[in-house]
Amino acid sequence: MPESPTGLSPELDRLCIDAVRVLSMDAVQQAKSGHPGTPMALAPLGYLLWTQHMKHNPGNPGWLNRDRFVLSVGHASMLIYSLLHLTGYDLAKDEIVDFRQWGSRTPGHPELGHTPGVETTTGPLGQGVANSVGMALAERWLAARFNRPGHEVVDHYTYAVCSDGDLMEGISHEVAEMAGHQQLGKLIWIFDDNRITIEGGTDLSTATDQADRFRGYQWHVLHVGDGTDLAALNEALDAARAETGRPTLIITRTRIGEGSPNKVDHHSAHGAPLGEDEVKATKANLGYPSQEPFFVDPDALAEWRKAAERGRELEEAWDAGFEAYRGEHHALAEELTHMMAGELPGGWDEEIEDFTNVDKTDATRSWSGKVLQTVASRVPNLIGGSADLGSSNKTDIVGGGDLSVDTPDGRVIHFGIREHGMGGVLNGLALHGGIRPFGGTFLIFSDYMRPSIRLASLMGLPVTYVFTHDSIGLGEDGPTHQPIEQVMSLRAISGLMDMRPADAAETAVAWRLAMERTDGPTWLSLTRQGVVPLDRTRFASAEGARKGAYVLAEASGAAPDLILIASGSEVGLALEAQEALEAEGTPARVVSMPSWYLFGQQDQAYRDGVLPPDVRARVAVEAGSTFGWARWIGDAGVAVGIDHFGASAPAETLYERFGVTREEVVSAARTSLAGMSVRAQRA
Ligand SMILES: Cc1ncc(C[n+]2csc(CCOP(=O)(O)OP(=O)(O)O)c2C)c(N)n1
Ligand SMILES: [Mg+2]
Repeated sequence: MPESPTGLSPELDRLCIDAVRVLSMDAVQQAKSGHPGTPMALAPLGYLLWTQHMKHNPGNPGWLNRDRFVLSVGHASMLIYSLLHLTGYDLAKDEIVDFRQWGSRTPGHPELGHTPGVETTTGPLGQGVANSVGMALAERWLAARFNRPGHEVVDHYTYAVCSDGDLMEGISHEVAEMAGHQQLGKLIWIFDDNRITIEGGTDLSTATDQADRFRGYQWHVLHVGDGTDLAALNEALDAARAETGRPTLIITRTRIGEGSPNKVDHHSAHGAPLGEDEVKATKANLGYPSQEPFFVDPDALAEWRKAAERGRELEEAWDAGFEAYRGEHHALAEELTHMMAGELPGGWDEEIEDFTNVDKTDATRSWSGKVLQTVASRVPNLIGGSADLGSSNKTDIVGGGDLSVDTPDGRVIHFGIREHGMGGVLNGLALHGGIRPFGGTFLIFSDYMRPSIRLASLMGLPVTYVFTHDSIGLGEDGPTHQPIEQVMSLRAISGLMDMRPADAAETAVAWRLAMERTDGPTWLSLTRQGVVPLDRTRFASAEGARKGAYVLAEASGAAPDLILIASGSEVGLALEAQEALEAEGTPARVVSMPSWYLFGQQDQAYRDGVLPPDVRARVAVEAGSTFGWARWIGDAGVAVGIDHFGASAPAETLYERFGVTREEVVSAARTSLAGMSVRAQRA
């Protein structure tokens, strides 16, 4: 019998592996909810990978040069919780017992920030594998920028474990294609080929040969015929790491619910407790030494915990190397440290123009492109691109070079026509650390990447989205390309900062705010059409945008009867309407509201200052869905917007035909004022 790759006896290996199975099925049983079958099947892989192959330090989950591990198959969360606990991360047995309970560190699906050692939030299938591509890209970019001969300070692998569902989701196609094209040789996906999904066998819904598929993407594909065969798994992991020119897919054939006499290979093992009797029968079937819930054999635990010792040594060796690097390349070492800490370089914003004196009518996307160049010149780790719309989105960093196989330190990422993949990869770049990522597309296609935007918000990642062509103002491309509900629906995502700047000056502030943000994503809503610069000698400073909304133009006598609230390209319209209203004797205030998110964060006093509660006659104007404006205009307000699809015609015609005009705003103002006087008479 050949020796086990762990060097341990088959009995001890068995006890170690079964510890994962037992913790997983017991935790799910205790919680009366969860997914036992897949952790049970992947226990041998997890054991081998986390104790023998992966470079990680349970004592310091934040070690810069650790291998990244992504459990894309997030429902198998008990796999990662077992591995974290057993290898000695700060995750006590009690947390396993408290699986899925309020306040525990073991939520139903892995969540970034809740559990030490969890690298990303997973659960929506396909997102994790997308993150892993971003992480591998970040590793390669940082390695290219910082490594020097004899100093491989950034040098790690990225592993992702994925399931049938991950590979069925369209996003997996987008990112696997990107990874193949980018030749990400240090990316390794392990596909849990159990041929089971929730409804039954995969033959219900797929006939794809995944090996052929991934070979088509130019991946290196390996097979492990039996996912419990440690020697075969070991060989595959070695071969995967040895291949540095292509990403590797290891297809490992497993049996869901492995060890369970009655549920193995059955979809019932996927998402429900095995049941008390079956748990007992499984422990008996495994020959496990105890029926006691959550029992881990002390000898097995001791073996697992050697991972902590090994990890400490690995990091210490790296630390020594990094000190030598610091000695020889002080500035680089400092820069890498700052970048990994998410800090911006000193003076990063010194050259950003405030654009207060511009007199040119131009699109906010163009102003955004200009600010981007200035920021990029001072922030070397600002990297990103577009889903094939770079010239429209103005997202190309001039002189930044393409991020490609031949120029891995390039700064312009050609994401291809893969919005969803882009969203997931941006998250991965941010999760890895060291990179300030941004990505662009037309606002309408933000819908294609919404699940990843939502996760960026949930995880609090500082990603910037550059969404241009943000209304019917894009004109002739017609209703398929004209966003209507997108602005409001993005505002509905918790923690996502919206920025719909009105002119050049607000665009500069918007970019500053996006860059300054460290705890969540920002999207910029930018026009295709020109907007007239607001005369900042007459109107308030664009610095007001920092508070989300501000009084741009005060009513005569500083005593408004009415407030006009607008964002982006419609602020100009509000100013025109104000003039007309003032001319007929109605004192009207104009509030520019580029960010609902930021305005919502201000204290009541500030908000009341901008929108005095006693001024209830209000009009909102925005070229999009009116849904939601009631929040700021109240029940006496009137919203001017568009609650139907757009049409193909020049922009001016569309504004005219759809009634987003000065006349409509004035008429809405009269309606709101009339409603107020009716109320006053009744009172
Ligand atoms: C985007 C998305 N759609 C649906 C689900 C619900 N869901 C969870 S697991 C799963 C499929 C399970 O099959 P597989 O991915 O092969 O995992 P296994 O049961 O083999 O572990 C589904 C549909 C999800 N988590 N994410
Ligand atoms: Mg499956």
